[in-house]
Amino acid sequence: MVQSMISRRALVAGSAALPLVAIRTRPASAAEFTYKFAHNTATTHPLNVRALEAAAKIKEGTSGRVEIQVFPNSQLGSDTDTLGQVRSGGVEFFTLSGLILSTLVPNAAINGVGFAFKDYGQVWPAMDGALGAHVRAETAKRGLYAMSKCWDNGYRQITTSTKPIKTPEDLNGFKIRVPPAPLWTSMFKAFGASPTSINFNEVYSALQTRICDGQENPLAIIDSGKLYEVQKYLSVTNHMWDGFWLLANKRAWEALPADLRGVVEREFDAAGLLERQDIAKLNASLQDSLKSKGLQFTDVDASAFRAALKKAGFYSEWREKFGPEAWGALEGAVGSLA
Ligand code: X2X
Repeated sequence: MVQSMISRRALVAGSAALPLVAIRTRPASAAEFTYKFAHNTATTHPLNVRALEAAAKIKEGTSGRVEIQVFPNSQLGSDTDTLGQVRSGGVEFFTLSGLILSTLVPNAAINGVGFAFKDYGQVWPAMDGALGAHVRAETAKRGLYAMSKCWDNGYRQITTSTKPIKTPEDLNGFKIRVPPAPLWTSMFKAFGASPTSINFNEVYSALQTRICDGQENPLAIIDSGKLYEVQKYLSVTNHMWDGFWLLANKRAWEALPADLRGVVEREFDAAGLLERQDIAKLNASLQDSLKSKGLQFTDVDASAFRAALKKAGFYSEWREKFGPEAWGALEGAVGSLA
């Protein structure tokens, strides 16, 4: 009797378990919207730290309805790859340099014009003002939504494994990695260098195996990406300021009810502002820290590098490409570049 009861229970439980397994298609979190956020920086970079904080606040602020999973280190693919995925909807959020975004939205490269921004006092009013508005509007035309606050990547510096770069002439024929974007290639060709386009997720190994003798990036990337392990010299050129647009797949963005969209953009923008402060602090502290990790620093006369670009026709070429609206917005923020 007892035996048959047990077996009947087991039978009932067993048969009930089957359909339960079959209908359990939603993830355990049971958020209404589970979105992926991909980026190329290391886990220790402020972009990743602030993105994770924003994701937690978004979950809280939407009572668990929106869950954002952050994938650092180009885990979901290279930048070029991920740009394709955020367009198709395979990834919902993605931070990308305006210059790489320019492979889809040509004028998004405008912030990368060499030596355009004297300092951050010129960068943020431009990116939060007319220049950024122009880029965001162009981006929207291509089916991507850009959050209103651009995150900081930083002022870029040249590192090498072979020799210190002191003058523009030192770049003659120099094998340098640049990110995959026409403005970068054009700029380093104007310096007389020999640039190769490589996505960031392959930069460490390209330097380690000497496919390239150098690269250029902000201090926070050089540090968090451990590029100091495979580079010996750093030249403080400040040749370009670069930022990350936080892009959303348009369909996924518009699928969020307006109140949730409001929470998401508010938290992302707040996190972006904090990330800007983090980078500013790192710029001050990382010089000593990178020196202690073995990088030898060289200060350069930036005006000589700028003159080399001008002589090569870099500014007139790009003024033409960007057109009067974008170029006018840039010069409105930084003064005449002619
Ligand atoms: O690819 C790079 O060098 C990086 C990390 O700076 C960008 O995202 C453009």
